[in-house]
Amino acid sequence: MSIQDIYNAVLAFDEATVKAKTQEELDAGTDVGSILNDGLISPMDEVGERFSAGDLFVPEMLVAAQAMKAGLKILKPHLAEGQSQSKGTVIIGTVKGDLHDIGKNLVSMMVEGAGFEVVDLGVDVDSETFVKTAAEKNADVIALSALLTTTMPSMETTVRALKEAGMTIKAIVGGAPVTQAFSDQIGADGYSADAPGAVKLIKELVA
Ligand code: B1M
Repeated sequence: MSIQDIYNAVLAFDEATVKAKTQEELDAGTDVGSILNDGLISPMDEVGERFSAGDLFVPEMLVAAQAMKAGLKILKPHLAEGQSQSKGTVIIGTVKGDLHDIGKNLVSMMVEGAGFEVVDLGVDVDSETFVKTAAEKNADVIALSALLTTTMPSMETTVRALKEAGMTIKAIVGGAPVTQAFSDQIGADGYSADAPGAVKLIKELVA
């Protein structure tokens, strides 16, 4: 039994084994962060590389993603810190034109686990919906996710729309192609490369 078995099962699109091995590692007391990063997130990088090389296609990316999500579901309760009083409200979503949601869901889970109320708008979310929901919920932070270089401009549109609406809510950005330089360029309030970093950033912004 090892984390490598989970990694291999994601690459083999074997959802049942991902679930069983994730549970086995949890039961054995393996660090949750290691199961997440080395067992579930790392193989998705390999999936991406194989896709880029033309060795694997969209349907396979999708089933790998489903296998990974099955493992994430088992980890979810263990990612939570279990606080009861909300520390603030965070609106999260994948920006317009983009359907990738695994990383966004992970950020969502960890932010929720850190004690914030999270309103997850899903994928393909336009700037109007972000602005409207932020106003309705009197939110503290909006977290925008993008996985495609072609949808990164939607982040800028949303940050601009918030400013035009006169809202002082903090907007933060993340996702594989996003960088700190891009965040600075579009006038966002912060960038994080991963889910734990997003939690840290949100805590700092809300403090
Ligand atoms: Co797509 N896809 N995909 N895909 N896909 C990528 C992103 C790609 C890099 C693959 C590649 O070519 N190597 C490439 C993008 C190239 C680019 O623009 N730079 C790509 C492409 C091209 C496409 C399509 C265009 C393919 C096609 O149809 N020809 C298409 C686009 C559809 C659309 O969105 N309109 C497409 C479709 C799909 C699937 C539907 C098949 C599936 C998504 C399933 C789903 O999400 N439900 C899919 C997948 C699975 C991938 C890869 C393989 C894996 C993404 C993933 O889930 N990673 C991906 C390759 C890769 O990234 N290595 C690829 C695991 C996840 C945990 O990581 O999402 O990066 P990530 O999240 C991290 C951080 O980025 C960060 O925290 C997370 C965890 O720590 N983070 C945030 C994310 N959001 C954050 C928000 C924050 C903070 C941090 O807020 C502040």
